[in-house]
Amino acid sequence: MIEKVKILLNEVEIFHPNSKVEVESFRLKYLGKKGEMNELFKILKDIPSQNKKEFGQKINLLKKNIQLKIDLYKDSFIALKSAENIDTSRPIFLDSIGSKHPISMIKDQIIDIFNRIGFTISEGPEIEDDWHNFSALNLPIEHPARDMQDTFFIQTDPDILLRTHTSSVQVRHMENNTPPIRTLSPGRVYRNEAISARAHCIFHQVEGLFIDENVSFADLKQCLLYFAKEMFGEKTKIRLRPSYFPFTEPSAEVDVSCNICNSNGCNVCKNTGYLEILGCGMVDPNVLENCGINSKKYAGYAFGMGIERIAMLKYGVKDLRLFYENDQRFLQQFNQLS
Ligand code: 2U9
Repeated sequence: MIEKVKILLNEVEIFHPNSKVEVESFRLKYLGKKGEMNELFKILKDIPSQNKKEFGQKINLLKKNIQLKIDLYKDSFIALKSAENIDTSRPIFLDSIGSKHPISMIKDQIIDIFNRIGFTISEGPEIEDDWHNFSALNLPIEHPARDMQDTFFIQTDPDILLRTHTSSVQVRHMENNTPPIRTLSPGRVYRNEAISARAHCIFHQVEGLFIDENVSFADLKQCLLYFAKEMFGEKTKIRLRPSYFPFTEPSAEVDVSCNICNSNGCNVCKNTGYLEILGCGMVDPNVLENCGINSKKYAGYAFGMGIERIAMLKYGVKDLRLFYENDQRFLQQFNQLS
């Protein structure tokens, strides 16, 4: 009998399966109900007592080796089985996992800067109605911005359109909230413009709105100076030029000092020493009233900027269209930045 166990030990040792099925037949052959081990344990009962110990040790060793073989191979075939389901057409290099688009990077930076002084995000629909995009914002019916030339209308309904600015989100926010309001609206906007290096029919904006008692133009200036320094560097100066927007009065356009030439004049700032970055103003009392806010009690400031414009200035991009082409050679240059 000892000889038989030795043969089985040798059989187990040289067993090298090629599949999960072979492992399973091996298991059944040795450990199954009618398998070799059960037969040996039956025989053990009838072995004379002087040989029992040696025989018992041998069959225990055999059982241990069988179990080790099974444990060794059962997992390797599970791995192989799942390998059969792997898509071998997938690229093998894991370093091309993509990265943030430069427009998203700038948007996130702007949000972060304003978050730090208490602005929270509000979002709204890209398909808007006339009230939220135009009428509530004091845009008179004859205003050129309402023109078919500038606005994408949905089918032939003059009431439904693609928003031309994210101010519409802030109108909705004012309708649904009471002051104090401190909100920032980033998002995609649409204008019916010919595509060029400086203009696109789709672009991105961030608009800010602050409404409370006793808000003044000085608060607006200080807020924008803080933003300019955070975005373009501590030495940055701002300059406000009077302007006109239907929704703000007074209104201004804001320039930052050109940090390429230290305001000495270069071709980027067209020798002016300054670069235009945004528009702003005190919210027109008509707009406050249109949105259910008492303009005798509350005042507010608002500002708006194009994200593409900020990204072009910050990264020295000369052609706006590069942001939409998804050319890897262009996008990869932003991987190291954040
Ligand atoms: C409400 C009231 C007023 C937002 C403002 C501007 C000035 C502005 C432009 C910058 C470049 C748009 O992307 S751009 O073409 N924006 O100049 N935006 S004040 O004023 C508001 C917003 C919401 C309720």
